Amino acid sequence: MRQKRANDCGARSNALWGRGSRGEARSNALWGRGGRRAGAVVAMVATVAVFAAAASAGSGNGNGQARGNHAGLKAYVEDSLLAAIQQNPKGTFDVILSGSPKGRSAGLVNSIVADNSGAGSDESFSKNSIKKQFNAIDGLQASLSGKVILRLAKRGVVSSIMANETVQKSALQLPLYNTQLWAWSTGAPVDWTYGTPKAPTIAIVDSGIDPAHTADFGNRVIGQVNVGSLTPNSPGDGYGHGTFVAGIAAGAAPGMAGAAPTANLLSVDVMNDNGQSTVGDVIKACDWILANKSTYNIQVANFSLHATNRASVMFDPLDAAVEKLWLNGVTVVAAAGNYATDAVNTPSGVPFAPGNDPFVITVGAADIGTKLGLGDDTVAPWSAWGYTGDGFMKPDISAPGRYMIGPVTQGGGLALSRPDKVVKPGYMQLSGTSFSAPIVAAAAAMLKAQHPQWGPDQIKGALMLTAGAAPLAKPGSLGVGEVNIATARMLHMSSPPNPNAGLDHFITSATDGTQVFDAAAWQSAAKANAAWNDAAWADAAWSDAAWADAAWGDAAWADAAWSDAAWASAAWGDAAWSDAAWSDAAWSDAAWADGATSEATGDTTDADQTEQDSTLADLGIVDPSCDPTVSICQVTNAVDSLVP
Ligand SMILES: [Ca+2]
Ligand SMILES: [Ca+2]
Repeated sequence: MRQKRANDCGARSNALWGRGSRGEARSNALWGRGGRRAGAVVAMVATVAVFAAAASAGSGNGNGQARGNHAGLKAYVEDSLLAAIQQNPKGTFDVILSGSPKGRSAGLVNSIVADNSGAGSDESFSKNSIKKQFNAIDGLQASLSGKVILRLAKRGVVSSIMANETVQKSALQLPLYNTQLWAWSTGAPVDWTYGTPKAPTIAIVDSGIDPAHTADFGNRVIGQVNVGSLTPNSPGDGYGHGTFVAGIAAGAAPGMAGAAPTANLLSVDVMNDNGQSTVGDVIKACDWILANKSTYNIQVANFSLHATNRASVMFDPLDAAVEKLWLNGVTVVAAAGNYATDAVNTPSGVPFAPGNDPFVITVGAADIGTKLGLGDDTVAPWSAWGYTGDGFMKPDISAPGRYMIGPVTQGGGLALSRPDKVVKPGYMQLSGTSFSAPIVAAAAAMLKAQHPQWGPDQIKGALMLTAGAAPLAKPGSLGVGEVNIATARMLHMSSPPNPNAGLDHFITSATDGTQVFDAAAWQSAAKANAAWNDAAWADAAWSDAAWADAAWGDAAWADAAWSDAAWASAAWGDAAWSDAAWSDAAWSDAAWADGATSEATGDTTDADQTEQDSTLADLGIVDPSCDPTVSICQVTNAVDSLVP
């Protein structure tokens, strides 16, 4: 069965053969599934080409290093393309050439032209052969002879050469689907095939999860615990917020697929039926997760909530609690908060726990506009961003968070308070960083499924490395950029760079032997040396990041943050952290009950059929059985399978 599937997927590369009558016949023979797929072929377009190049590079990600997947070639050349060229070297092939992940298309053209090793021969590259230059990637589409392609591959002036195949026209029916643009914008469809790996458990620290939503969660809610101290707190989810968060992370209802629909969920209820909680309750939730993570395989914890008192990481008990989870292997994802008033232009700062904690993954909300792609994206106007009280830049990353539709408790507090947002019984349209965070939590869970050896630092690094920058957004407002689940899952790297490397010097052992962050030692070092964190961004792998131009490392530790002035502020005096600041009453109605509740009227945007088809093609999803990010769907055998 494995072999059959691999061959089915391998058949996608046969688009090449569609150009000649001989190839046509062969192609049809290989499809093997009858009319549905006859002639239906998929573009191995830019994104896939880049990932494939990275995959072949293994640990060698530096520019100019050999990435060839065949002896004698320095570029990655798709197996089926190579086979076709070998059979017909003088034939013309429509291909996509990719250069450096951080380069520009113009630079690639210059490099190719500058390398005139084929000048005067039939291996010579002509600028006239260029059909398109891309902006989003360092790449171009060209019509080249097989000989020219081989020379380019041998010279190594390009990193990959892929066939530009026809985009699949017929709609591919995945077992799970969701037409909302957010899902397509984040690459979530890679998680909707039968081949999707089983994700570990995500703890949802929230208002509960409504067990009546069996279509969404099946039997994947493997536990519900109530650690909330405020009443009334109904069993399940008397409010609805946690159900929505869980649905975005891992829903699987028809037409309402979440980002990781194979994940198990564990509800840790801290919020009462009015959406209120206390700091103590949330810390208790951390305790519970720490004690039970092995029993339930909890690898990720989502906190779509925040405290309402400004906090320094040096004194904040909730920060200490989430750090404890992080340092014990649980990837913590926190919503940035919705309290910005003009986020498009002005940072709000991110002063509240747990989103102000430097270790955790803090998630902002992107407004993804109306089109697929990041070109019309910006930050949601209420999405918090900027420095924490301790000078850390937050959020780390963003995800869509506006006008999303998901499951809530029918008749729960949320539905009753905003009946105008109910789109059908049990489902609402809501906005907030609360709903961006679970997309990232889902991405983290899927990465953990694929890379069990990765810890939270590596998962955070992989998500940040592969995030896409939105050109219209102010640098930093979306963190390094928007999460992309597919890109992250196609990152073939044994150990992603660690964005928390600078903090690791200050991890020490507690009296019970567990690891803790010595925030006082960190503060002392940070005040003494503004460059203390250079190590975190020194990894060469960051230079390949899509957002590297934004110089996140610099922004995150801008001099201003470390100026004496930042530390002289009375706000950070010890007095500010008196017991009074921890009054439970101050914690109420978590993340969603602020800016996003007064959200401007707006409609959920769907990805249209063309956008869906092109995304599936870009992602290499050609079969409901095949997840292109795992080995079962990779073309390992295409050359052999093409030989008559
Ligand atoms: Ca509850
Ligand atoms: Ca967009």
